[in-house]
Amino acid sequence: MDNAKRTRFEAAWARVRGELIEYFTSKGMPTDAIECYTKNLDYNVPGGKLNRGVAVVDTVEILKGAALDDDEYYKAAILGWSVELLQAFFLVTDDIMDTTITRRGQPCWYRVPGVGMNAINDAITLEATIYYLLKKHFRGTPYYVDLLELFQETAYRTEMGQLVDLITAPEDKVDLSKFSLDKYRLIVTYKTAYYSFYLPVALAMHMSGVPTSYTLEGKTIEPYKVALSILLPLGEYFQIQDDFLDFSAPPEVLGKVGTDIVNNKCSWCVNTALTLATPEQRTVLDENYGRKDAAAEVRVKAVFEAVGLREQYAKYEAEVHGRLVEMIGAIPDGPEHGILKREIFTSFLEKIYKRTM
Ligand code: DMA
Ligand code: MG
Ligand code: MG
Ligand code: MG
Repeated sequence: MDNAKRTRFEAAWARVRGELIEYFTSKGMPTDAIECYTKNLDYNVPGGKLNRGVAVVDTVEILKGAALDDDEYYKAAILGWSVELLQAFFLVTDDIMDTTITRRGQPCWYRVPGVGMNAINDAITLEATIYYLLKKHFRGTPYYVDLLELFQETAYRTEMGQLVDLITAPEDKVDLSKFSLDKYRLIVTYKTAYYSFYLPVALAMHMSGVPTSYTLEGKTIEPYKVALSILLPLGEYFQIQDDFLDFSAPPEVLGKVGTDIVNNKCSWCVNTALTLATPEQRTVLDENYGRKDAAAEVRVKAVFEAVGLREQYAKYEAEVHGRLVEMIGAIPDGPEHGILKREIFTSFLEKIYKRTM
């Protein structure tokens, strides 16, 4: 993402942050509570890659077909920062459940001295903040209910995905025969794809007045369904990257230390390795995967290397990129204002293609 784009989006955060702290203060909260809330916001919301939030602004601009004025930009950015708030809410809880140590190059929030399990309430507060912003800025728009439903339904789906992710990775019972690529696809579609990919684009579509259906050259087009049909596979690709990087990326680049192997996660890596392993390699995986033991993790990683996981991943990435480009090329690209455009999806795809962090 270019710097100017990031800077403009971050400038909108400074304004949103000010509004949030002002509201919190206006409720008569004591000074130490205001300090904790401010720290929660500053630590958890702005420091990520911002792909999800910026995608809202980008999509609104693509749908308009012209640059946004300051008011339009700020409105779109509020929705973008609301997606980042949702993401912050999920990450704070995810790191507790995944017993992760670092995130974005710093200790996970629950590990910060003085925070601990108060992080649970902090996470819930981050989510509540979204609905405050939506009411304040969108209560009077015809698409207010669409925004509310979208956030609520998307969060619910993510929570369903997190549940399946967690129960497929029991701490005390490693059984690799329970994993499969079908199970994997279900988990990642729910835990990642809806909130990371469909949500930002669908929010922008609502804000831009895209209708649920329209007619193009005599054919009925349902643009939200078309968007979903591209964005869910795109989200699956993104989570496969996340899983591969959990295994392969240097922590100082990734900003987090991978925990999927010791946590017995049904990840793309183990699923792919299982399809390639010799009986001997399979035994090593059965005996070492999901163990809270650094030496066991090293043995699993050695099998991942031996089966050629890096080459498999490179092959997958080239193949999925081609497939997504083809799918995007097949969608109806209407010339009218406010109607679906291919660039929405290509811009999102190019943001993540070959990412290393
Ligand atoms: C990501 O799962 C899903 C959510 C809802 C945060 P993950 O545990 O693989 O994410 P990360 O690798 O960032 O901890
Ligand atoms: Mg995690
Ligand atoms: Mg997780
Ligand atoms: Mg991960």
